[in-house]
Amino acid sequence: MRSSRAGSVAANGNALVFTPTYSFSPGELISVTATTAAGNTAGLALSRPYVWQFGAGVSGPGRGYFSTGYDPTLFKGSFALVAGDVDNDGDLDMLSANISRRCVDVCFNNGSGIFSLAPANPSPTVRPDPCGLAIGDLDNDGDLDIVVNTNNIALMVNNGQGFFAGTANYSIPISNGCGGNISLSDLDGDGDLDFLGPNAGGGAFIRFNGNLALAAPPRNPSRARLGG
Ligand SMILES: [Ca+2]
Ligand SMILES: [Ca+2]
Ligand SMILES: [Ca+2]
Repeated sequence: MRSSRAGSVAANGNALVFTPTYSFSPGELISVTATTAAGNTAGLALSRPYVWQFGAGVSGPGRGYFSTGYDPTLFKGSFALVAGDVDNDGDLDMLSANISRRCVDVCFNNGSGIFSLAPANPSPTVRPDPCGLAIGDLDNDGDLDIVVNTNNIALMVNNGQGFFAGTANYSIPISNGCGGNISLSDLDGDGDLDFLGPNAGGGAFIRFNGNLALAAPPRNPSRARLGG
C-alpha cells in the first residue's frame, strides 16, 4: 500500500487500517485507492480495485459564521487558488495560478494561517495564461505536485519542500484547449492519479497516468513562473 502521507498500514481481518504519522487537517479531502494487490489476513485479494474519497472530521467552535480573518496581498492576478501541504511540514499552504504574471505563486503557512510568499524561481519557463490549478502526488514520491491549466496542461514536480521544477519538459497532450477547472483523481483504480479536465471543443479530457520519470529540481525554484 502506498500513501502520500507517511504512516503505517496493518491488516485486521478484512479491514486495512492506516495510521498517519500526524493527523489529517480538519475537513481535508482524503483520496484512497485499494488496488487488487490488497488482501485480507487470509490471503484473499480484492476482486477489483476500489477508489473513494472522504473529508476528515471537523471540530472546534465554528458553525458557519465567517466574520473574522484578513486579506493577504501577497500577489495580484490570482485566477485559481488551492490549499495543500506542499512543503510537508504539517500545515496547509496556498498556491495561486497567477494569470497576470503567468506564474504559480507558492505561499507557505506558518502553521497559524499566516502566509509568506516563497522566493522567485530563477529558471522561468514560457507558458501562457494559467487559469486553473490542481495538486496531487503525480509521481508517487510522497509530495504534492502541480498541474496547471494554461489552455494546454503543464506539470510541475515538487522536490518535497514546496519547490517546483519548470514545465518546459512536462505536459499532458490534449488536442483542443482546456476549458476551465481541472481535477486529479484515480479514475482507473490502479493507485495513481489521473487527469480529468473540460475539453474546450466539447466533452472532457481523460488522461491516465503513465510511467514518465519526472525529475525534481536540484535547488530552490519555489515561485514557479509559467511565462516571461
Ligand atoms: Ca505546509
Ligand atoms: Ca510528488
Ligand atoms: Ca490511475
